[in-house]
Amino acid sequence: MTTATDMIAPHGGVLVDLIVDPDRAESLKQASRDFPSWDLTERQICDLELLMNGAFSPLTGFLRRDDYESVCARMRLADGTLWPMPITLDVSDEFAQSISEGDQVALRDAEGVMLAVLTVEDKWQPDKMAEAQGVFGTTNTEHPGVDYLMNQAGNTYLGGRIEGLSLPVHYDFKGLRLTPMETRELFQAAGWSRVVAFQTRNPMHRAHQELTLRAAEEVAGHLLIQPVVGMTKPGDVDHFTRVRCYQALLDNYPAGVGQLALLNLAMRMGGPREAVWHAIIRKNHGCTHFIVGRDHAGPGSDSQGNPFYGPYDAQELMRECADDLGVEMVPFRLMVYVPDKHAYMPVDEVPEGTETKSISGTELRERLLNGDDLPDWFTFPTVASELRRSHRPRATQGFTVFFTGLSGSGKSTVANVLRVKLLERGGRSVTLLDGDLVRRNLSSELGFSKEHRNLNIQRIGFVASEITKGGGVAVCAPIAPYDSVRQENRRLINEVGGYILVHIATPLEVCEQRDRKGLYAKARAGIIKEFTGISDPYEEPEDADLRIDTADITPEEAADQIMAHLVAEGYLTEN
Ligand code: PPS
Repeated sequence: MTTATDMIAPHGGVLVDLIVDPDRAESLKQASRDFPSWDLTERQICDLELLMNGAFSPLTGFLRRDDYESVCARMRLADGTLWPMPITLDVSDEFAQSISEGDQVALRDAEGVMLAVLTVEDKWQPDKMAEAQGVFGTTNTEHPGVDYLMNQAGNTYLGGRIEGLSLPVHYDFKGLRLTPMETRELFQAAGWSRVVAFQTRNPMHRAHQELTLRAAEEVAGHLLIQPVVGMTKPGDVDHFTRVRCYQALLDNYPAGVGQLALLNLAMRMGGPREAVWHAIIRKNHGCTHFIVGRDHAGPGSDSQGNPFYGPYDAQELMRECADDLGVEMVPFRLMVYVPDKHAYMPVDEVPEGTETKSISGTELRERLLNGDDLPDWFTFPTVASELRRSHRPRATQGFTVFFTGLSGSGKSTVANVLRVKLLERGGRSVTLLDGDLVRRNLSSELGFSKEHRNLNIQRIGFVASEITKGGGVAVCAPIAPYDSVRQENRRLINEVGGYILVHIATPLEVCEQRDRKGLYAKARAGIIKEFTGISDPYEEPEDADLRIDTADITPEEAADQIMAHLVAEGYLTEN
């Protein structure tokens, strides 16, 4: 049904339910044989789920053009209803060409299951710069929301109503994935008339517990702790770990004060506008109040160190929207620990000159990497131990040593010595992905064009990241002449462990003089085409962690330099 159903619930107003009745579902399934299919992206699946279950009420589908333009420009739907975030279905140009207004499109998940049918009412090419500026206040692609918009989202948007067949199935933490209908029912059954919601994408510690308890006390109500488990900021702690942390933390709350529920939201890190969006979503879940702290849903700073949003911009916008929101803000300042009082306090309530303590996200990550203590004043021991379970200290983490350099520079020889030295120490499996070896086994069909070389390096990066994730060591030794794909690998592998780029910077003349395989002679004679350094480019890395010229040192000396670096960085312990 695409009509709005007015729930009998204490709060939240009209709740949209886009799941159709079984008869309509059956007839759509039959008809869908003739529908074009769109395979939803990860973000679109999150959006569709929250559209279908009413978390995005009053929306009844992906925005049409008039609503989209109005939302971007003035934070309202075309009819004037407050709505801060464009919920759009972006598609590729190729797919868009096959679609006309009035068509029905089967929206499918990664396994091909049809989750919903979209009736296309509008198709247009958005002005992405205007969208970025209007929604995020910047067109800088260092902002993750802008980066997604500019570099990942398709160039055509389809708008129209949704008929839902089934919500995406989740196999993890099933009992905690409550729809807006379910939270409303839960509040009603428990007799909770005032509920304050807390949004987070990070693990929660004592400061958060204090903040949420204060908020519940302030509103004389109960708590809905509703972390986001859809898409958050790249690099965040994975949601499996976080949910185990939340569960551990909840054991330390007074009984009956609150409820944990997970929200499959795809965040945009849109700061102030995102705060308003979060508040509306919580209203739809039946909450009466919403906590907005410091830098709510902020993406941090750009590369020049300038924050994208001011620390309390979100609170300001929430105040401006107060009349339209239907949910009340509970604003909070930063909570800090006051050792003298053995308690947490909002920073603006701490008397001047009093000693305070806090641990930043960066410091927490460092402590986890180094295996350092997480003090009791900062977090509960059960939460700390959950974090430790999934954050191995560097000394036991997997890592990749990625060599790059010209043919004949000594990559393979040094990589082999390094492999043996690592095995001599023991403790981790070591896999050598040498250039020739990979070309024989993984990339035998590839040649040496830029496209093929990059594909080869991507494959090596993928295998290395899997090895690294499993706690092993991958030693890779291809030429890898192009910078962008090397950087891609760094990003991929850094998410799961260590990445060390070693530039074997032996000069071309030396490599050519060595010419162990006789390839340089052939390249000079034009018998081998596209030969790196002779008739093909080599982009010197500017981000190498180590630069080693093997012209005047032995392979063992080169490997020892790398071993010393691994010790200095904490991947290996000193002997
Ligand atoms: S790349 O660019 O990273 O995909 O190259 P890689 O997989 O490391 O393969 C390089 C090895 O292939 C041999 N070979 C060539 N190298 C460079 N350019 C051309 N045109 C070429 N044709 C064959 C060469 O033996 C390389 O091995 P190394 O160990 O680097 O000498």
